[in-house]
Amino acid sequence: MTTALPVDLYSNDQEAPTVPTLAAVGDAEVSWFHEQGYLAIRKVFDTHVIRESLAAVNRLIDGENAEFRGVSFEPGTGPSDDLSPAQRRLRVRKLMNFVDYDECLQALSADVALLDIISRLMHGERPELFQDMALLKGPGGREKPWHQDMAYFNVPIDTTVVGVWIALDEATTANGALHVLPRSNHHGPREHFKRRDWQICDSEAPNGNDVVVPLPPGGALLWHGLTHHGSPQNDSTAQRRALQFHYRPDSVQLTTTEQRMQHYGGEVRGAEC
Ligand SMILES: O=C(O)CCC(=O)C(=O)O
Repeated sequence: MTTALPVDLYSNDQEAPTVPTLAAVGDAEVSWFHEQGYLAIRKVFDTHVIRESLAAVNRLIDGENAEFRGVSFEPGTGPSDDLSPAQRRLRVRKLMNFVDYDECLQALSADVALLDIISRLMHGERPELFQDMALLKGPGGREKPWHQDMAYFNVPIDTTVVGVWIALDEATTANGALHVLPRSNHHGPREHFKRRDWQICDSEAPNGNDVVVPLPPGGALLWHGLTHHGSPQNDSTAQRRALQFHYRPDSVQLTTTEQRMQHYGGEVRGAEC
């Protein structure tokens, strides 16, 4: 599973400042989000909610709901019949579109206090959940290269899309916590290329100007859809599991993939990487 990178793209271990709780998010923190492109909160959900969420993720992985088909594995490590359930869980990379299959995870995505903060980040607009994922990195789990989430979504480029990443395990520098490039939400759309993933060219990586966002279980990172972010390979023996929800203002008029590619499609724009 280990992939050697040409250079260390996540070398900076300077930690992002955090806010203690959702209740501590006031106007200054909303302004911080818009200036810096992210907001890290140490406690959003209680331990028992996180424990229930992990159990729900495991039930979905174990196939307890036969209708749920959203499990994908680390590339090159598909499931095999001789794996125990615990070994199989360690190979899962992603769950997608699960909120309609589990009440506990659905409730998390619709948490009133969280939605209230997101609405404030969206200048009072009503947030609409439009993507839900669980992102699981077992030991050796691969990197997610630097990217902007807006490069994946068909919305106008001035839309305030908010990503919410909720730690289910402690996220550390060693096990693949997220890195963000502060203020990169002001850089506009960057060309993305199909390399190790749909990503910003490695030559544009932050070069030590990024910050890492370690979080305890139940902590969350919120970021703007234009903020550059990525996560290194999990070089530890611990799992790093997280939920990720994306919200857009419910008033938004969707665009097309062709329109999105005019901004983000490196190959479409004839750019080099
Ligand atoms: O969970 C991770 O490591 C990265 C997730 C991410 O940035 C994404 O899916 O957009």
